[in-house]
Amino acid sequence: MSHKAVEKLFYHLDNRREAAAFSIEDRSATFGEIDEAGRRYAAGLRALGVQKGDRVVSILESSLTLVEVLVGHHRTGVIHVPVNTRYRRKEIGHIIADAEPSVVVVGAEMEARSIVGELELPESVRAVIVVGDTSEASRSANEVRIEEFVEDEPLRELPELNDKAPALFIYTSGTTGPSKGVVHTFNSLVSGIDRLTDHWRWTTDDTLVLALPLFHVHGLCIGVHGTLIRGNQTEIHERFDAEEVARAVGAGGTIFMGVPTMHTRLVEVMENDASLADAMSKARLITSGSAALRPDIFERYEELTGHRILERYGMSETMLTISNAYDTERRRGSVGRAVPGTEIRIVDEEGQEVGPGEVGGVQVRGPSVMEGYWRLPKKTAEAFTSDGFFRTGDVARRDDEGFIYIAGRRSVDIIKSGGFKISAREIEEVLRQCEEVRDVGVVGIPDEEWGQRIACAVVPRPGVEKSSEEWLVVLHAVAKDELADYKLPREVGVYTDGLPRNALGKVQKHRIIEDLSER
Ligand code: MLC
Ligand code: AMP
Repeated sequence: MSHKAVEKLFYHLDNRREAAAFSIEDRSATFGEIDEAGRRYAAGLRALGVQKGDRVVSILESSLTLVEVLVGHHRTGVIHVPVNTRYRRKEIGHIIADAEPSVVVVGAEMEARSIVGELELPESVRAVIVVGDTSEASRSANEVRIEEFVEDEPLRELPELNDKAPALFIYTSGTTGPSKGVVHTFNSLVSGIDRLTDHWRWTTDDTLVLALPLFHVHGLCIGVHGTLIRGNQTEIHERFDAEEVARAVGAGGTIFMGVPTMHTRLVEVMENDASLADAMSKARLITSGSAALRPDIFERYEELTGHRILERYGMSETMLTISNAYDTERRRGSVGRAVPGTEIRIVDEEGQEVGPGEVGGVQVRGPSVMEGYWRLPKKTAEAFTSDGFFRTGDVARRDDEGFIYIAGRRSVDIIKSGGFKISAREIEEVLRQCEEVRDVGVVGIPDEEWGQRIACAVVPRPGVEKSSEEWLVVLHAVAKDELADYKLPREVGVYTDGLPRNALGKVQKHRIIEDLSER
């Protein structure tokens, strides 16, 4: 039984207990304090009968409590299932039904709390733990305040944990069907993040300015798990604000990681205020990922701050597998080369590796790749080649020296907006519920700020006449309680004669993208 990954994850919690770890606004905690709070929460789970391998769904805004809950789960081998705080009824309902958690942890003032309250919860759910202010009168029967849930005595006797045990599920969208739970073991989680952060020369001397949301690989795994593994300090920002981030970097932050939308906004504020550019220039490392960085932003950043942003590529299923190194050349537009320990190949339709300059599908093999999709053996098998490479669905090319350039995705039905992954099909399914709609086609159209923004082609039912603006209002009304706000269409095109289709009847989404991009 191997424990190496587990030991690495807990090293600073066990051995550097006095060292400063996480802070948010005027609150801060050492590794020891985080661990004690995590163990008091874990003792509460134990008292409730929650066991190693059980799932706990966590719907929390960025906070120290979120980190403590995470540590409580990892210490006891309970599987942490983070949920995007922007999710609404359809998304939250699916994850809770699919993960069959023992517990749901939710913020007191979040919309998610009332959504959870209205859902028919699976029998597995023993309690809903509420974090934040809530009066007794407003609490439902199965809700308990976290202050009452945690035990006074931190859990001292911890279960033995195996590196191969599942530690984390990340729900992610695919081209078809509802979102799938990506199962990461302690080993895939820790090896992926350890190698990447080591590649970036991340040490205990660093201070990370963390303004990413803490429920996806980028913010949670690189940000929070990276901090646990490397033992640095992390300043959590509850939400991203470009000026505040720049000031935090100027005040001693050494690392900032962002999605491209954040870097675009940072350029905007730096253009207007030279002191903010000066502040950002003090960073040791600035990285970008989760979506393609605009070349002009890369260049303008360098002019303003002297920094060539370090780009890297990853995915919920694989963690971070391609990255520029800290000490070597960074090429504009390239995500770098395989992270040490990872194999990357770029293949044609037949699975044969293509030569430099040629575009092909990206496949990944290595210790950070997921165990599989939760309870979906068929989908898991389809995702891997016979020799164990994961098919990412992204396309890319390599240059003569092995630098990789991501060219996009194979499927138009997977959209990235603001760094969030979105399934076109999921939105279509919801919009089709509108009685006035005969058909819909959802696409992502290029957008300078968001990378892509959601647009929708609508075929009205006979007799329904509306302008694009009126359709926007109608479609928002249908979808706003079901889906996260960033999935709502921003543009609508009306296609009275039906969606454009090819001779085989397949919707030609590229034509819709062209039409709607021109508006
Ligand atoms: C919000 N708005 C959008 C939008 N999102 N408009 C178009 N497209 C979108 N995607 C609108 C809102 O309706 C609102 O409009 C206004 O913009 C401000 O909204 P907001 O929600 O307050 O925006 P903000 O909080 O500033 O969010 C921007 C952001 C956020 C960049 C901070 O998108 C974000 O946190 N992205 C990070 C996603 C992430 O972590 N991805 C990593 C996945 S892991 P109005 O009209 O009301 O003002 C992964 C693997 C890897 O991908 O490799 O990392
Ligand atoms: P997610 O499933 O949310 O983890 O998103 C993973 C997807 O984000 C990948 O499959 C890519 O399409 C995209 N992605 C991540 N990093 C980059 C990057 N640096 N450049 C372009 N696309 C990226």
